[in-house]
Amino acid sequence: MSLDDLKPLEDNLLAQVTAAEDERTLDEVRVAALGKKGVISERMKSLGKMSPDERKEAGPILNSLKARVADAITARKETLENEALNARLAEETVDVTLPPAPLAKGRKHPITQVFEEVEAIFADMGFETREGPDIEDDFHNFTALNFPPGHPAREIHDTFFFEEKENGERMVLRTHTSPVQVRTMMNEKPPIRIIAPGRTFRCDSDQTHTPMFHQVEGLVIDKGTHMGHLKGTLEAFIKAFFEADELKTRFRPHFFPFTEPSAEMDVGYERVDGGLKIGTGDKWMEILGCGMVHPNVLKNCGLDPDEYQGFAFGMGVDRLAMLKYGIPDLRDFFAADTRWLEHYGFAG
Ligand code: 2NM
Repeated sequence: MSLDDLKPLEDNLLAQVTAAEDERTLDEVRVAALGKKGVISERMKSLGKMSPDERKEAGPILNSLKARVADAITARKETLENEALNARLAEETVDVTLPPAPLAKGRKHPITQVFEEVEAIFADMGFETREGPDIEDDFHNFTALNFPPGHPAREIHDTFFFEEKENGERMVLRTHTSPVQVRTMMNEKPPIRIIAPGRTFRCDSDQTHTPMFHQVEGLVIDKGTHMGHLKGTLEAFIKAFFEADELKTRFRPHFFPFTEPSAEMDVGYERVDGGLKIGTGDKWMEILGCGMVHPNVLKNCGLDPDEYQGFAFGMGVDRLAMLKYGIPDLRDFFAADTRWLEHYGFAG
């Protein structure tokens, strides 16, 4: 056997190696040549049947053939792997100059916005903000506020009660933010000028009521405070809040256990191009409740009614937000729909 005898086989195998366009085809070529039953392996087996002299000549020839084919396969494999890697790198190139995907910006809920507006307006008039717990005891939510025993607001249908404690006391979800005023009167010295914004709870649910709602209440305590201060303060607030140049107001006598006298304040309004214009017009809209703090409340909170007087007020923030921003349905406030917030919410 000579090298020339094997030349056609070698050329054929090397051509197959070169022609292999992917690693799987190349491996098939490898198996066909060098695998257990491959052409080269078969030739190797024939060495056993040769005479020693023949074998001495044919052995190195076959070994060198095997080595050249194996080297060619290894080289081709490397080439194919490099090509595959380069193709992947080209395909997966990251364009670092592309602009980033925009970050979704959060929006303020209209109720948060109104809380902040109300706080800012009262801050300009010298009021500080006070907060208190959502879960209150009977004294701070009712007793101190001159709610007589058996008052309907204490009944099960209005108030969310917790289970009775061992000492018989029942905690409540506060039905108004007035307990914050009680705590302030008991802990601070007049003059007091505060507002108390926060969540409030009543067992009530229909088109115009949700069991959780939002209030801002306010309290002023000083020597010689009178109804004129109440009226001036609240008119200044409403004018600022609704951005009204003119403001028509009306005080209607009302009843609250914690104030005497008590009133509801209405503002004039009219419809202009399908919207509401607050301040002028011949219709009346109820905006808030108010009154002079009842002497019993002052006494319950450790103040002498002969020395100090005060006024207080309270309003529903949900309703204020609906009026100011033209939001038609109260229930949308709590539906947690981000598309709604995208429309009615406030930037930053
Ligand atoms: C209202 C209406 C009228 C009020 C009274 C008090 C306190 F603690 F001073 F007695 N706080 N808030 C009050 C008065 C609240 O909401 C409609």
